[in-house]
Amino acid sequence: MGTAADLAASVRERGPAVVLTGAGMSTESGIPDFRSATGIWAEVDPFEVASIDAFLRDPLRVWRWYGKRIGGLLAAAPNAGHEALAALERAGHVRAVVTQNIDLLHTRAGSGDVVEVHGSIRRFPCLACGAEESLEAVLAQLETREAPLCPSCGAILKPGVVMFGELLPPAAMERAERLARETRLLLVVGSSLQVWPVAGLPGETLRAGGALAIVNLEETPYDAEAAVLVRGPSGSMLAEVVRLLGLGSLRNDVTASS
Ligand code: BV8
Ligand code: ZN
Repeated sequence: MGTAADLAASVRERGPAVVLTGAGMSTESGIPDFRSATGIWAEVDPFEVASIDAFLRDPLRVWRWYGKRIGGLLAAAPNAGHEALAALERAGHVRAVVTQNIDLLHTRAGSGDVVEVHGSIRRFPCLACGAEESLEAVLAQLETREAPLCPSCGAILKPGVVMFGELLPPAAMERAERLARETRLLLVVGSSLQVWPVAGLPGETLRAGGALAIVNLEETPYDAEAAVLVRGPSGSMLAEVVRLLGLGSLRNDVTASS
């Protein structure tokens, strides 16, 4: 089993890395993941609350779940893992973060190049007329109603996240595929790699001759093909990589001299 030192060595030799993150990146911020034993799907059927069919069939049921989910995501703060990826990007060791997460925590931690392949809670489209509402406007509506309505046509708005059975945003997915094919190192952090088509990205890297590094608490279908496999928590593992690459001290020097 690999260590943070092995990760730091692979970033140093093969970087800048492209990072692919999943819900396991945010559990240390208090947001449950999906497929761990304690994950969200142990409580609720994803196809009841997170599929496009469910939304078209019973939007209020979906919103009863999403209204709570959005509140939880906004109450969370970036953890050491998010901060570490932002520091690695600033130092040129990370080219971009492709994330399946909709919680905005990479952006809030300071990562500049974040590709949100499953959308986010930033915007809320109207499927009836194509209008879009902001998170702030939707939160204001949720104070007094179960589901936000489109200001133009009155239809119930959809959360701006990719639901099961929905196509991923084409531009985001095309960029993610290009990054996966071009990088010499794809670092996967906190994902079970079971949701397609994102789960196909590590295969793109390997087929193009790149290497795979994985930091995950449980096994994934790509473990056997990973050059570095770390079975540990993302927050402390990534913070240790920052320290081993001498960036932690760099940050201190900066504050000391400024
Ligand atoms: C689509 C809800 C085209 C929003 C989600 C083949 C090709 C194309 C499609 C499919 C296909 N096969 C099947 C499909 C359908 C489906 C799919 O993949 N189903 C799976 C379950 C088999 N895919 C789709 O429907 C996609 N759409 O392909 O459209 C199409 C169109 C019409 C008809 C057909 C096809 C849409 C997929 C996106 C669904 N949206 N999100 C929301 O988040 O609220 S699902 C959900 O899964 C999230 O988006 C999440 O990001 C994503 C992936 O999960 P992970 O992030 O990996 O999280 P998970 O809990 O699974 O794993 C976390 C891991 O972290 C665990 O292993 C845990 O041990 C570890 N961990 C936890 N804590 C830590 C940690 N590790 C380290 N440190 C820690 N601290
Ligand atoms: Zn509308």
